[in-house]
Amino acid sequence: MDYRTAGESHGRALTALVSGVPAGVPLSAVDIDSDLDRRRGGYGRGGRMAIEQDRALITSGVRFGVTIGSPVAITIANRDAVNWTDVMPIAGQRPAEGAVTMPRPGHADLAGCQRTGSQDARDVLERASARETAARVAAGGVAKALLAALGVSVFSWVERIGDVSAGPYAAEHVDLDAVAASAVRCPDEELSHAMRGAIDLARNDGDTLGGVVAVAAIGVVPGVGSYAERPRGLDAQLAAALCSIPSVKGVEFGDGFAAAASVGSKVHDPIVRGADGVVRRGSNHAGGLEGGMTNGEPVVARIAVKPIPTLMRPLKTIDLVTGERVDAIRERSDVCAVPAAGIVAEAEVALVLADAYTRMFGDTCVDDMRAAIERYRARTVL
Ligand code: EPS
Repeated sequence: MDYRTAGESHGRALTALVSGVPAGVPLSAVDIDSDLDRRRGGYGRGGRMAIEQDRALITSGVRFGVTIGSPVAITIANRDAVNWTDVMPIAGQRPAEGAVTMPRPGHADLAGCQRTGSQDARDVLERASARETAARVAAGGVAKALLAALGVSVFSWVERIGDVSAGPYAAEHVDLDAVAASAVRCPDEELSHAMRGAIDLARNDGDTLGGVVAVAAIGVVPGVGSYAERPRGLDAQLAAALCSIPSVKGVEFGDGFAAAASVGSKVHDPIVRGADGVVRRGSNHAGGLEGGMTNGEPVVARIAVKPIPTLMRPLKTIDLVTGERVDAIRERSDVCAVPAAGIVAEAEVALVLADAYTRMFGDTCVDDMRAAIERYRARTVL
């Protein structure tokens, strides 16, 4: 399974195209819309999110609510596009005025213009905008639907915003109702309140905030990934996918960087037999990943999300055209998009897992995959 997206932030629409989707997966726009709503929400978002509604229009690959084995295409309209017709026309002459020439430190503006030769950072920033992640969440919805049919669920929560930190929580103990009830998607009510306070302070200072998101998958069989071809290792694939989310500057699995400061006897997870006779681990420091493969425990990753680069009190920059020292462009933006990053991380993890599952158990139809998984589970019981 693979996906592509297209679309500019203030263009007419975003498009997601998911290929390699097995037949027989129950899929409705409503399921995708609920993830789109979760991504659009979260305390710290800006004015744009009040304009958008983000509804998935499935245009291919599904009949009578079930995938038919053809590529699934999904479109999400940009409601704000009607306000940008002068700036984002597909045809016509580029006007002499109106170019964005003050690249923001931390954004794709400058390197993107250097790369493409453009002197208008809008050519770059429209695509580099995190708006694109709505299309990824739609693609991720297809992957989640397949995984749900195979007994795998993917979820996320927030463990840090700015200097307010919570957890770390073990995946199986996270209260998902509390996460859903929190405006910042943190399971702790009191710390959620403190995180909102930190966002308010940053907003009042014309500043922005980053944070840490945890993402987990449960119900995954052991052995998914590869020890033999390490670029196909699930950790390598997940790290690449999570790093592709705008603003992500770090990824760790399980204890991650903390494990580097510990000792082997405290970091590795003893292999034990549970009361039900099933072989499992006594702990999950590895984040469910060993040797490039899943080990049957929850897969747990954390991502470091940097603060948004669009600042209302901008940093200094150099004008692309005049070469003068100026303030970076100030555009309407979010103060903090860490809660939204969690939903995007769920989509990325789901897409990687769905791809790995189809490699391992086939990609023709979901019933054959289920049968293959049952056979595999029976074989892997010790
Ligand atoms: C973004 C700037 C803001 C954000 C946007 C990402 O949009 P606008 O320029 O229209 O105010 O709201 O995020 C989204 C639109 C979204 O759907 O997540 C940026 O420059 O990256």
